[in-house]
Amino acid sequence: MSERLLYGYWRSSAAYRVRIALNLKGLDYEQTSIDLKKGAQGSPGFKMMNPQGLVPLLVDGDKAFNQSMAIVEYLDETYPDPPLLGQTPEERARIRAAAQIIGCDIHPLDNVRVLKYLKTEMGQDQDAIDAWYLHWIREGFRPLEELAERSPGPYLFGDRITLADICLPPQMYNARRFRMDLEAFPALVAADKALMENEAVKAARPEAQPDAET
Ligand SMILES: N[C@@H](CCC(=O)N[C@@H](CS)C(=O)NCC(=O)O)C(=O)O
Repeated sequence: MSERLLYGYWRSSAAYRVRIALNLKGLDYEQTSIDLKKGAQGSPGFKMMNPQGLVPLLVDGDKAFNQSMAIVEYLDETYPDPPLLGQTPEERARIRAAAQIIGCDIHPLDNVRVLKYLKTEMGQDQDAIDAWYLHWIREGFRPLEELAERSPGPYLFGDRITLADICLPPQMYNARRFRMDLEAFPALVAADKALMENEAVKAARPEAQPDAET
């Protein structure tokens, strides 16, 4: 039995980030599925562990961590090989800034609870909600595309997978799931393709998870 247990959900993009990091570090872990469709994130049992009622939650031995970016940085500091951040303060700031375009400026606006709120409290119909969803992805993808165009590739900061890259495939997955036209973002499509060719990244994809629905 592994000392690491990831509470997540196959389609959770924040849990997907943590799966990528664990796989890149070569760390074994088990998974417990928190069914977001059924509202299991709000169950008293899960909220005892994470009062925020969100996945992912990573238990590592006798410690538990929430917030995907904090988890990935915890893993990076605890298991430094391969490194996911830069060597200098400047590199680290740039990598974190790119990661946060997705983690702070796209993803939270498109989260399950936000979409639910738009529907129930704000009375929006599905077309309006879908337009909202895609709008915030486009807003974040524009500056990220510029960054990716300047990178020598194949990834967002050259030939090393960083925290910023870890955030990309989950967000691309969401974009494709909502049938977003990605024609305006060729450099992001190319970086995502290169990332998905990495076995550790590929193994983290939603369809490969034990709780994946067909
Ligand atoms: N900033 C948090 C976001 C976590 C988050 O929003 N998780 C989503 C799944 S991707 C969730 O649990 N949503 C449930 C809900 O909104 O009720 C992180 O990076 O871990």
